[in-house]
Amino acid sequence: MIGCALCLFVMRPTPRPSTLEPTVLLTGFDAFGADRLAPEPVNASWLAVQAFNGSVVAGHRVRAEQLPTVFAQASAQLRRLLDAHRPALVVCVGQAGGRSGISLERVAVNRTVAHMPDNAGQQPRELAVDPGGPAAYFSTLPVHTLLRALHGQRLPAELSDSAGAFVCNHVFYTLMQVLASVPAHAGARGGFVHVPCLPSQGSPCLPLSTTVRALRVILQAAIGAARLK
Ligand code: PCA
Repeated sequence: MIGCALCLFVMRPTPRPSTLEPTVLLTGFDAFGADRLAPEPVNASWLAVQAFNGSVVAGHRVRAEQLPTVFAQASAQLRRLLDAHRPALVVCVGQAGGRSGISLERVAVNRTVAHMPDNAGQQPRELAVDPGGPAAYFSTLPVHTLLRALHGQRLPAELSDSAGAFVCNHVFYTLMQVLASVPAHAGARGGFVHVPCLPSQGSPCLPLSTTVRALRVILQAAIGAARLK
């Protein structure tokens, strides 16, 4: 009898953290590449997502977390965050130098070709993110709805079919794989957004306040679309 009770206790899944509102997990990265060597290292994605930490958007509590720009560590940390917070919505955000608008990434590919070392000095080339995984995963964010919402607010945005093959794509692939395959996350939606650099980092760029406004529009439209489903 005692053995059975113990068994039930041990087999119980980790309970969802008890908060009043469902959770949105929003991640950004630390500074990488040349930005890391600047007097004030900066990553636009982290500055933008940080602005939301603890706030409530469309009835959801936002949890903003920083991921390291390191292949293995970033994905491992994302897995831990998903497990700990069981978010209803996950938007991972990264900085894309050379882009002038918000990029709604459509697809994560099972391929890594680092054009520079990550923050741990690793530069994997022609490796799979997961050798046993499918070739690609699509975002489960309603990207067309998000694009319309952004354009409706006159915010510069586009759909993108490449999140690159560096750490952002690696994290995006891991996110979509976990959401697709781990039963605890059934029903959760997620995807990846690239944001431009800040004016202090050079051109092309977008002011921080514009990027923050765009992320708010994305969260509101994604939550709104999920409610309509
Ligand atoms: N951008 C990089 C990694 C971290 C970031 O913010 C990328 O696009 O892969």
